[in-house]
Amino acid sequence: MTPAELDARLHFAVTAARRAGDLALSYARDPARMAVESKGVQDLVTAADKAVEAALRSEVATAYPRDAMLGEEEGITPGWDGRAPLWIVDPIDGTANFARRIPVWCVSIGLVLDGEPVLGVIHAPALGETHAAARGRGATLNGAPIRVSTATAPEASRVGLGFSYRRERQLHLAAIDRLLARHCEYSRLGSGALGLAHVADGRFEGYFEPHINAWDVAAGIAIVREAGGFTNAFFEGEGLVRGNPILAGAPGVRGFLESTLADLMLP
Ligand code: LIP
Repeated sequence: MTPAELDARLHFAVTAARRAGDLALSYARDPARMAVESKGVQDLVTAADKAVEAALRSEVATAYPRDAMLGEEEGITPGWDGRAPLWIVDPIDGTANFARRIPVWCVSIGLVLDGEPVLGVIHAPALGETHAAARGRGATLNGAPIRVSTATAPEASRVGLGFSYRRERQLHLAAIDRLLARHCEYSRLGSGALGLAHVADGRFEGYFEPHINAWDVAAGIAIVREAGGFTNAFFEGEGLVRGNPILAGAPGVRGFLESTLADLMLP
């Protein structure tokens, strides 16, 4: 993919994310349309999730018919050859917040090529924030360049944590205890994508979750890396289809994060 083709896809993704955000907001403003279903323990899906993903699939199919898509609600394009560009989409990340009218949610659109994220857009319409990045183009928040935190000390850091019942709760509790033991603050936003966006913009020094899905992190991994941060090799093994642990952060605290949390990243 040429730089010009990547730039065009980034512009497409930002525009599509904003349209998707407007569609999601239309549901949020009309509780009668907000049908909520349970997919598992504390794992929800709303009518908005489904409508937004369907709209994004249609836009990608029209603009880039040779590309494929993996979405949280409808899965992966049948017959994907593993080589065509793959859009990885979470139509609403932070669904539990969205369903409770808590404004901490976003539309997350990533693009993977040759097994690695090359583009990401995380659009949080209720917060008025759009994080975006493409390989070699840097990362931005609402169009302004962003960089990860320069912090080096745990006691001057804050780490985002995510939790689901896909892994034992003891891993989450251990992460909290170990961070607090080093006087490091933590936050749990309920959106892994926004947690990674905050690593990229310097509000968090790290993000950790014992298990998360590709659609939650594809965009955020691209944005963190372009903002000067590190991430684990999330897409190695079966990360694309079964998810993996995620650890991302600023370089100054990488040693602290990996020595404190790496043994909680069970396969
Ligand atoms: C959410 C993730 C979050 C995780 C939640 C949930 P969803 O995604 O972004 O990191 O902790 O359990 O999986 O379901 O809101 O799209």
